[in-house]
Amino acid sequence: MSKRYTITAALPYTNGPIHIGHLAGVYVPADIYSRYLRLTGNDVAFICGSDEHGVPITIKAKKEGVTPQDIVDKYHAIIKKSFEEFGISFDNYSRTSAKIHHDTAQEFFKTLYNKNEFVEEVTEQLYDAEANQFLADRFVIGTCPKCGNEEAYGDQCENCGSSLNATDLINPKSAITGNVPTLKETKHWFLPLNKHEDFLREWILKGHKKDWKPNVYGQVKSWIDDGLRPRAVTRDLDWGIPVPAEGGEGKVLYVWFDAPIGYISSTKEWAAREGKNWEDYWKDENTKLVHFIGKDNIVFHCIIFPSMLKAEGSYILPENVPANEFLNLENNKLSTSKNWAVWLPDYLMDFPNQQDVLRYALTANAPETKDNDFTWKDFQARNNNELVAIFGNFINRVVVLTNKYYNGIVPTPSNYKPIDEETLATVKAYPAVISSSIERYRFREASQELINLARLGNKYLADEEPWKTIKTDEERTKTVMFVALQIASALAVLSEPFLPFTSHKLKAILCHSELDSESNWEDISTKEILLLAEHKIGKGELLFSKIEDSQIEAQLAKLEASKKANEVANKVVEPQKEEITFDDFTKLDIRVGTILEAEKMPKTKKLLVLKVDTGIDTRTIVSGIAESFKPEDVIGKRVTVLVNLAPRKLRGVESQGMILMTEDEAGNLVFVNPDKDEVSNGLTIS
Ligand code: B3M
Ligand code: ZN
Repeated sequence: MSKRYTITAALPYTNGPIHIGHLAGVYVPADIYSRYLRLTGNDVAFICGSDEHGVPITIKAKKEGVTPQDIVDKYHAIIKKSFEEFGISFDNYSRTSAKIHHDTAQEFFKTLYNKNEFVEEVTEQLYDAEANQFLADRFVIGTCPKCGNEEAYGDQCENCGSSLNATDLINPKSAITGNVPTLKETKHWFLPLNKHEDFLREWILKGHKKDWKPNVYGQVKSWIDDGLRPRAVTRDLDWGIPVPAEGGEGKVLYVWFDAPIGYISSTKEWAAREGKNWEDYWKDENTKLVHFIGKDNIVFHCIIFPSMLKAEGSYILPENVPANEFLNLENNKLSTSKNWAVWLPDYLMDFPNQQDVLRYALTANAPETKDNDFTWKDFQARNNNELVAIFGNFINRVVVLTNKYYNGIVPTPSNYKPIDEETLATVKAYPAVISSSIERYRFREASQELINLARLGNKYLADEEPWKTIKTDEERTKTVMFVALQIASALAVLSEPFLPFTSHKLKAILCHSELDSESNWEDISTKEILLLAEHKIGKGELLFSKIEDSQIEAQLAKLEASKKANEVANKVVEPQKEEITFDDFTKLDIRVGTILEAEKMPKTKKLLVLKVDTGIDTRTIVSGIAESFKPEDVIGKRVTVLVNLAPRKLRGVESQGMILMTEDEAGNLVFVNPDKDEVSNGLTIS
């Protein structure tokens, strides 16, 4: 039965382009879900827009010496364009600087204000006197009181996911000046989450939310069990939506108060344009509201926003919040500031017309139940071994043979064998199989079922060998090709949510639009035949092409370059140690020497046992350099040795001195030695 859905995808912050982590976590699954629901005849509003307020944008603007408006204008344009090119099928992509959003958010605030849903309180907040500014959210960094992460922000710890108040941080520091903040009084409006605790407990924990993903349900449960506290929804900042209340001058709405209301204002914008009633999508109990987000946004979508909607009183609540875990890149956390990412605009440039490859790689390896790793090798393998070798190969064979044998006309079958009937029956079962996975938000599983359908086609052709029977049995060949064409046609329809560009191409090759009635999702199961005999298909066109090693190497080299740039930028020079006297210095006896022998200390990872000619004697020195050097690499090396260090036993071997080492930019150990070979062993360093 057709239903109405409001599907939202987290509004991206407009302080940088979209990267693969955003795509895998939010936009690709939301798009698959929305496309699927449309294909199965539902009424869908797929809503998103740019999140243009919040401290990260102000910080970025300050850094670049431009206004926050410049930043959001720049990135809103980049993000919107790249989503379009990537085929994310939003019904509306708005922005929170739009007038309709400012009005909607202020209206929402006023309603809660008039209903006495806020607590107004003067409290002491962190203040940076030098910057002349209150410090909230990302303007303050300190130690998380829950997990000890030293880089937690004033509103959230990204390590443990806790939502925080700036004053909760231990050892807070201003992100603007680095100063230790002072406390200063200021008035704010708080949403008393504690007041909504019973409702949340009832709705989420006792309601039917057990079918929420375990990661989402678990996080929400632990927050509620910990006890909820009032949360400020206003800030002393100058970038944001002005607070529409007496005493609100110079204050703005907290970004996490206004951003989710962005879903509502974006729906309004769309409805006005399309002649629809936005309230049907937000206030009708029969509408299903689904929020696609990353795991760091769970508290905002499962606790704070629902409390706001409940307090307002006229809105529906989310049916589900299928949050994903994080995607890593080549074994490291994705990071905008470290440029450790694959940026969507770069991908679109480096891999033109290959949107579906990235969509597929991200779906097949989606971080649905745990953090996952994206590697370029896996991306290449998914393309070459699955899309090219299975899906593309099957379609290519069907289309080429149909053109070769029958001039592109679908042949008439006769005398089905059991294998033909079984194969057709299996094809008919696929829509239900894929639907069931999608409806349970298991997009990885769903994408693998799609590939299984192409596998079925390949196996059928390999077993029935029409290229052989064409010489011996024309009627049999026609039947086989007819069955294979039905599989191809099913693939054209069922691939649409996952591989929309491919689906479009394949439908064009099979001339779907010239059929009397174009098949939809359910038709695959219910129609007797998808491509009727005598229907003419078009010429072949490759759906996918092989990705070469050189392309992958180029991407890896890009990442390597970011890594290097970071290492140089982040090299911390240790502060100078306490002063010493000249006498202290002359106590150190440092000599030039040569390593004569070297072997690994048994059963250790780090230690090498060295025999060193110090010019005074040949002695044993145990050195912790085995992770950087093999024994054979260090024999003959010139070194400097602290020879009068008190001997020490390491694993039973007495070490009689210390080899001086330093590090290069990449953190590799390097010997400190004279820059001339002619310096003899035993000479002192002074
Ligand atoms: N902009 C946070 C984020 O990108 C935020 C989402 C808002 S959804 C209402 O992680
Ligand atoms: Zn923490």
